[in-house]
Amino acid sequence: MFIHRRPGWLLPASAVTPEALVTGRRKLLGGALGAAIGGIAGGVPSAQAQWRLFSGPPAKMATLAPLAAKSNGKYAPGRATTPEKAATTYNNYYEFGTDKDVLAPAQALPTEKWTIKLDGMVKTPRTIGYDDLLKQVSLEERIYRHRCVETWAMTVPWIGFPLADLVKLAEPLGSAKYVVFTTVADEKTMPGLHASFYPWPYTEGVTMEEAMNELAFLSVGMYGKTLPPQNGAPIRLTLPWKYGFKSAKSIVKISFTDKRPTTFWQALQDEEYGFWANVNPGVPHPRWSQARERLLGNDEMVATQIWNGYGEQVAAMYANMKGERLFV
Ligand SMILES: Nc1nc2c(c(=O)[nH]1)N[C@H]1C(S)=C(S)[C@@H](COP(=O)(O)O)O[C@H]1N2
Ligand SMILES: [Mo]
Repeated sequence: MFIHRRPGWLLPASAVTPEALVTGRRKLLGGALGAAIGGIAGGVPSAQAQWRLFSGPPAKMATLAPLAAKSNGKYAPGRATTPEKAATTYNNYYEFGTDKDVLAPAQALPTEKWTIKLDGMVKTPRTIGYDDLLKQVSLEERIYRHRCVETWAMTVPWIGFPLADLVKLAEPLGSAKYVVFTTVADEKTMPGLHASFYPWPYTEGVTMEEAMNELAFLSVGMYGKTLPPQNGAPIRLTLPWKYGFKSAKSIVKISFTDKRPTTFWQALQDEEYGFWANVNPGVPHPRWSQARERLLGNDEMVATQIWNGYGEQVAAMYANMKGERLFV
């Protein structure tokens, strides 16, 4: 049933298509699903449609625990916090579907007894339990701006700890140059994984220098609670100066390597979603402008800032990188 090459029109319908296109595509997929049910080969049901076919509705919403952490006021966002409802109901999580309404299917994500594998170029490869990890870090709240490559944006009070603290715990070898993050790939609960033209599992990567940057953050909560599954429970990356797709969700593996990884979106469409993906209003996406962004909650349009406004913390890392495609 599933097409094994990437149909051009479906491509980064991705974390990346402007609303109108997505809506049009959904209509197309509805037709394809109808054809699929009728036994006519060639349709690609959207992941939502697959979810309806295979899983049924979620029994109940995942339980979120209250999470208290001191607020780090250093990174004042300069704009209003996005209403929690908006940030937790309009999501990109392709493993659960390509539309924004992944909330229902994502509730099935099993987050109990979560572990994270630390491997590759580290002193001792090992697997660490989520609870054990949380005992070894101190949580803080940071309000960060988030800019999706599709041009929507939000401002979220995340709770978590610096990625640098995790790197220190992992004890990487001096020869490690990149850190690679892998999202859980659970075929039982993630209908999107059946769309085999996507290069699952979802992986992302940063340089060691980026990983050690003060802004790089691992989030385990938002809005004073543990993360909802649709936002990447129980632990996700938060890299506020890069387009949102760099911030991988529901991480089960963190690997250290000396080779630049090919990430999920690069493997799918490198010309549109490169390795660096730093926010820059002056460098358009091949199919749309990046000059402005729409704020979730009130749909206000505001100007996008280079490095998403975090140049003071990150610009120096890229000062000598001539010839690198830093912004797409
Ligand atoms: N595993 C995984 N991580 C992911 C994605 C995804 O589809 N799968 N989408 C990315 C994109 S494109 C964005 S904009 C953010 C969205 O995070 P949010 O849903 O919490 O707003 O998650 C990123 N992390
Ligand atoms: Mo995104």
